[in-house]
Amino acid sequence: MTTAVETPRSARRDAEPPLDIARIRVDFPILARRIGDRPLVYLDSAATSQKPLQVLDAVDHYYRTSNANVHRGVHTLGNEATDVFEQARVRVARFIDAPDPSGVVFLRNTTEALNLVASSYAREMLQPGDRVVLTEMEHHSNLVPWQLAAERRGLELAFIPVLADGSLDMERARALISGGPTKLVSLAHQSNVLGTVNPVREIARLAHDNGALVCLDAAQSVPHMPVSVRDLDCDFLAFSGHKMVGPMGVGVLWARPELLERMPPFLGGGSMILRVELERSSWNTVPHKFEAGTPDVASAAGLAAACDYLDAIGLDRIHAHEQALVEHMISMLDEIGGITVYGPRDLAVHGGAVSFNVADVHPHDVGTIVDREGVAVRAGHHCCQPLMHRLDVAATARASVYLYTTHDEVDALGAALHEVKRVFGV
Ligand code: C6P
Repeated sequence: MTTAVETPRSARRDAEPPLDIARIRVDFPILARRIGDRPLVYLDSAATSQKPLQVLDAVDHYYRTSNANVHRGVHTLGNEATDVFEQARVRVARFIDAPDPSGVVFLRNTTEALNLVASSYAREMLQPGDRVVLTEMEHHSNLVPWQLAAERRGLELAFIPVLADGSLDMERARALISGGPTKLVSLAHQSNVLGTVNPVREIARLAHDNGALVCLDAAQSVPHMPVSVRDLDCDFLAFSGHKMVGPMGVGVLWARPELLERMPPFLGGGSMILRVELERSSWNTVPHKFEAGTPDVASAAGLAAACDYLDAIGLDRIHAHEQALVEHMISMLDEIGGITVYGPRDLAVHGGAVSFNVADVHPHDVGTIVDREGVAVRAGHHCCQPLMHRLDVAATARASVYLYTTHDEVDALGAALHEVKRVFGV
């Protein structure tokens, strides 16, 4: 089995050498693909990342050697599978600097994790009239679950506006969070459309000073920068394995264990119970109370391998690499001309996703033409329809980078966009 050598997060240095991208790319077999007669240029990692051999091997190894159901068997394979699953929990806790693995709940993805909070916490534990503060840049996964909770529980939803530079209106945030009935603030750590990295530490401080909790949608941050739940001082954190070089099918909700203790179960069934009678049941300890049914053990094993892989390279180096690529990409888009770029110009608060439009060409047409050149970008509303409304567009094209993306690939996007302009005469 191929394994990455692990570097403890605490051992990372401040001034990191640049990544050896050529070496990293060898680990990702799919990057050798061709699209027609062109090499694949994968600029859609914000939708899902590609997977290294180390992760593929971990999944394969689990199925070949230890596959069994967990928390049930007295037999050797059952115990091994349980060990793999629980060790993955410990590994993920370490990855996000969580003090206690019992705060790590394995779910399918970020969407399910946020639904759990909106359902078990907000819908059951907040009172009618309580306010939940969100932002205008939320992904539908951090919006629709709160709408459902608000409808069923009589909660008030309030929204921090997005300013023209792609940042949050912090003055309005302070007004909404301080005083009044705000009980929870739930927001994206990094926007999947604008690339904005939000000041979540400051927002957590504001919320806590006012007796409210903070839930972070970390789908676009945990894969791309060091994230410490202790340092951010959040109460809930949701992310997906598939965006962080891990497999699809596994995601994480981290929550303060004392909150999980107080929250009612999300789904009912096997594994989440202690004792069941015909009329009533009692619940298992946390986090098992929130893990009903057979979990995706192989994907959890793959996620642990993904944590090893990313930590061995260093999340701060990955973040620095992405910022260099984004700087290059934005100046290239500006130079091409006729392209509107959305999101912050301040690289200090910019992650690895860049949204843009080419004159009045529909983003789907942009996506189709650049695909002919081998370049994969995403086009559409990116599950952020209210943000599209705020930007006054129906859709955008979006290029997103990761640890395996090269400067040449950004240049390939530029060449493909020249082709778009040629075809549409803009
Ligand atoms: N964004 C994108 O292309 P799931 O699908 O549950 O793994 O992740 C949902 C999600 C939640 N929050 C944010 C900020 C996200 O970016 C995503 C997924 C993908 O932008 C697919 S829509």
